[in-house]
Amino acid sequence: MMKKILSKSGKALIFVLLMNSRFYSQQSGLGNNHVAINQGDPPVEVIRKAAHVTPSKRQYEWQKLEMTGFIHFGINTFDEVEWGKKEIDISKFNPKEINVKQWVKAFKDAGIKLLILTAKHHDGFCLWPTKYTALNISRTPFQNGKGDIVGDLSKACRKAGLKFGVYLSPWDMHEKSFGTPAYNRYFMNQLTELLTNYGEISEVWFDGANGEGPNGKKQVYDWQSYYKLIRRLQPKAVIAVSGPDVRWVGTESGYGRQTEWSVLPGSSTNEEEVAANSQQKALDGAFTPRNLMDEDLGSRQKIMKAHSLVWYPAEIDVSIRPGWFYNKNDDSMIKSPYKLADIYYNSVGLNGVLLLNVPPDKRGLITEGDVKSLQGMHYLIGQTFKNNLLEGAGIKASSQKKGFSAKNIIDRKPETYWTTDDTVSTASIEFELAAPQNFNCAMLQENIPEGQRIEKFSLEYRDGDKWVQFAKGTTVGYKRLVRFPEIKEDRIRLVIEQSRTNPTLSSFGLYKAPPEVSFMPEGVTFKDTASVKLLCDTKDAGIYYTTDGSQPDKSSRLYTGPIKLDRTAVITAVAISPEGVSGLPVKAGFNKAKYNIEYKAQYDSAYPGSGVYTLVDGALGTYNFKDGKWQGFHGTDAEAVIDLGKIKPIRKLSWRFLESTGSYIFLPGSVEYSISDDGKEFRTLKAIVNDEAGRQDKIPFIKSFDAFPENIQARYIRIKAVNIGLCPPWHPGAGDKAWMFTDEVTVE
Ligand code: FUL
Repeated sequence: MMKKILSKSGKALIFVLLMNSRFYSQQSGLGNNHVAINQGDPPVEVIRKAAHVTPSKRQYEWQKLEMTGFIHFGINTFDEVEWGKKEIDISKFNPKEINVKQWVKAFKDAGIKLLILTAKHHDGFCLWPTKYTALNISRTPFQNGKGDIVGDLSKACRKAGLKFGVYLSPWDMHEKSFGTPAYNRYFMNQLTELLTNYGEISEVWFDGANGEGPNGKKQVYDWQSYYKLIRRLQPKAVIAVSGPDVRWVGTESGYGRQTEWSVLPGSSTNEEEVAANSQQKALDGAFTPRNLMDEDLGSRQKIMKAHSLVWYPAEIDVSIRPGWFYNKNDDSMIKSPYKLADIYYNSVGLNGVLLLNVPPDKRGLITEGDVKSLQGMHYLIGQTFKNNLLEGAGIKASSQKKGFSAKNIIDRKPETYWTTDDTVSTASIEFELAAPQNFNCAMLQENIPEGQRIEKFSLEYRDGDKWVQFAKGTTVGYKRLVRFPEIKEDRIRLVIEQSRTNPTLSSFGLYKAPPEVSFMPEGVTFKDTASVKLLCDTKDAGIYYTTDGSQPDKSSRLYTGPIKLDRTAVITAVAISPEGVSGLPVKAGFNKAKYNIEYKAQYDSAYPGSGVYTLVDGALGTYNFKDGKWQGFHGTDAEAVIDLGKIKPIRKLSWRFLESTGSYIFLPGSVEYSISDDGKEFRTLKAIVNDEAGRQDKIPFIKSFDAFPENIQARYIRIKAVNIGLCPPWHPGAGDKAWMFTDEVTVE
């Protein structure tokens, strides 16, 4: 149920596809991004056609950016919500310290090449002084109504050499005309302002979420006209998500598919259009809803059933924080540099373009924590891909077409490439290094202006007289990154095991990523003592650590064996490779439980907090229920017995709970404390009934239920919290199981 709320977007349902490409021709090169499949085409012909679909010029330029940035900013930032409220008060909008240059610098320093701003989110509030609604920045106290954030950011981007794009939400909760044909005109007027007043626009992002407008009506969007307008005003811009050029990958996790095809079946089942297209007549567009969340979108099996094939590449959007908009409660949950690098490997490295959201705060600045994570990610990626260990290696291909030597793949020139004769679809390339090298990552790139072709590849090293496989993959596309445990070798072979036609490669490389430390176990709560191992993915790296929260360096303690802890500690560790390349510090908290605790009613495994000692580990949660500190009970009560170890005087008992009704989390209906000297016979000390249980409140709230006993001592305390059971009638999830979240019990 919680999922329903969390995966709120309507993207999956509203996918549309426009097929307006140039006609298909035999010859390769950019722009053949659509082909019709004729009824009588035999399978070999379908596969041959698929292998020759190529990106349009604008799609190719976009793909080469690799990393793009998203900025969610607006009235939601001030209301601390993800989606606009029914009533909005735009006089709250006043980011007094705004500095768009700081935003641009943060993204640029991270290697990001294009920024997309939420010019208007679903609430309808516009970050530019539009003529068409009063719900805009000129009617706020911000810069005395003279502000224009679209203008300022577009200029700052251009100055810094970054491209600029706009997010204009088709869904508009507050525009009166929403749900009528007049809204299409309103929307196009706004698009026209954005596409004519702010210089070159490189991406227009249309979200799929489509809720109700102020009159309870839904809109029938005139997509065709929107697209035509964009093509006319900004012909270089790609239209993303609910648009023909760029497809949503299907999740907001930052992780793409292991097999990611950019060539997909077209959506038209209209025979007339297909016939028209096979006569090489350009299509204006054909739309059908489709599910882009499927695991397999473009396999041979899928394309065999297609009426047409289109180049429709994946964009992978994810936020550096749990939410898209800034919320101070998420400050402790900024994705770490290693996590962001992992996302890079699994987005850009899986034939996608990464769209990374970093939201400015109420001041109008990106926080230091976000900036540090971006810098760390940039360091990890830059350091890894600095040296291709294959440069200078001897190279021999099983086959190569005249003029397309295998040497082209290590020449750092993306425009030169290797391929085989047209009839060959498997091949291998051997490399011989001057000396064995350590590496744990490989990069492959197809020359996509010729199409996407490779279906299966593997990597091998030479061991005596045989080849041993150490990595493998399926699709490559624009870029494929593969990671594997570090090896040290000097003879390597890349085998293309299956391809739709002659494979092409514009680059291939082997790399070594900076070392990364991990903990075993990873940040737990323990009872008496704990033993923590530090592991590193780089052989013979030195691991240095501290236990007091300070940053470790070469002068810190060198790790030689398991660290014994008998008190609460934070371990911060960094590894330095034998070549002197430093990783980044990582940390984990180890909390000593204050008491023993035994559960009588178990928490839900989806939200275990830090495990059995969550309630007595001293670690408090934030307003974000996913921060790892909260323990969840789904429709059930919570009950446990705390053992203080010996009989002690008790002056105060306190138990903390979270309310976050948007996520189906409610405060308990009642809380009860009982005490015992022997753990068998309990007597009730206090029962607190929560009069406000199930109340209608949307803002996350934390409440403690306290008892102040007088002249009481005991060894055992039984705690019981009663779940309200079902979501109350006013709630969208009325009748579904309610969650109850708790993080700590304190005994004083
Ligand atoms: C979603 C929207 O509903 C979110 O608020 C956010 O803008 C995200 C990028 O797309 O569908």
